[in-house]
Amino acid sequence: MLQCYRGLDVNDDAFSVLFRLILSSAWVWFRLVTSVSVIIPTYCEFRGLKRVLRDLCTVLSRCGIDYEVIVDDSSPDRTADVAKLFSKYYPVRVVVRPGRFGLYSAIIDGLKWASGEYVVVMDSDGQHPPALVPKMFLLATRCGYWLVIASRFVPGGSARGMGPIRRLISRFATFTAWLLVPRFRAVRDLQSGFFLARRDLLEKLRRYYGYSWKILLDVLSLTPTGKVCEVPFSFGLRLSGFSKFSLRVVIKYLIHVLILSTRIGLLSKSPLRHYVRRVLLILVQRCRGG
Ligand SMILES: Nc1nc2c(ncn2[C@@H]2O[C@H](COP(=O)(O)OP(=O)(O)O)[C@@H](O)[C@H]2O)c(=O)[nH]1
Ligand SMILES: [Mg+2]
Repeated sequence: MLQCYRGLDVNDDAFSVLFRLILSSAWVWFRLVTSVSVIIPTYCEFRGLKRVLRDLCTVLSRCGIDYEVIVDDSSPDRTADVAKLFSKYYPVRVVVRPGRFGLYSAIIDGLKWASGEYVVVMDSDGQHPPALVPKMFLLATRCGYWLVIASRFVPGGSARGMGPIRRLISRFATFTAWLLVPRFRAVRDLQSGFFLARRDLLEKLRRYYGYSWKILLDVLSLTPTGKVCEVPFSFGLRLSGFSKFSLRVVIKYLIHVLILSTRIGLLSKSPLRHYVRRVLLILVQRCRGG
C-alpha cells in the first residue's frame, strides 16, 4: 500500500535530497492542477462547511488543485451561502439543486461540474481530513490505483468520531456485504464516504443512479481488486449539525448489497437472479431520497 513511496536514502547528500523534494513537489503540483476535483455533498452543514472549506482551500491551493464542487440540496439553513462566499475567492463551484435528492445523486450530479481525471468525494462536516487528499492522489497516480479509500479500519486508522451504536451498525453492514459479495472481503472499510476514484468509474454509475447512500460499493464493484488500496485516517467528530444517517439509509443499504450480490456476488449464479433484482429495484424506488 503505502510502501510504494520512494523513500529518501540515508546516503543521499543534502543537495540531491533537496532536489528530489523540489522535483516531487513540482510534479504533485503540476498533476493536481490538471487532474483532481473534489466533490462535497452538503445538506444543512452551514457551520461545518465553513471550517472544512477553509482547511481544504488552504491545503489544496498549496497543491494547486483543480477546484471543488459543492452540491447542496437547498439546505434550509442556507449552507449554499457559505459556499458561494468561498467561491468568490477560491476555485469553488456551487451547485444548488431544487430539493433534497439524496447523497448518491448529489455526487453523480457534482460530476457534471468536475473536470478532473480523478475525483475525491468527502463529507462537509469535518469528519474527513483534507490533508489526506494529496497523499491519496499520489497513491493513484504513482502506484496506479484506480480507487483509493480513506479507511478507519486499517492499521493506523481510527473511528473515534463514531458512537458505539453507529460502530455496531457499521460492523453489521460490512459483515453483510462481505457475506453476500465475496470480492468485497479485500476491503476493510466498505462504509467510508471519503475516497478518490478515477473519474471514468464514477461516470459509469449514471446508470445505477441513486440506489442507496453508499456510492463506494458501486465504485468498488467496477474496480479490479488489485487496483484498490486503503489508506488509514482518523475519522473525526462532526464539527456541528446532525448526521443524515437513518433507518431508511440502512434499509436502502441492505437492498443495495442484495442487488450487487445478484450481479457480482452469491446470488449471481441463481436462476432467479433477474426476478430478485427486479423486485429489489422496485423496493428501492419506493424509498428514494435520503
Ligand atoms: N446534497 C446532499 N448532501 C447530503 C445529503 N445527505 C447527506 N449529505 C451530505 O453527505 C455527507 C455525509 O452525511 P453525514 O450526515 O455526515 O453522514 P455520516 O457521516 O454517515 O453521519 C455530509 O456532508 C452531508 O451534508 C443529501 O440528501 N443531499
Ligand atoms: Mg459525516
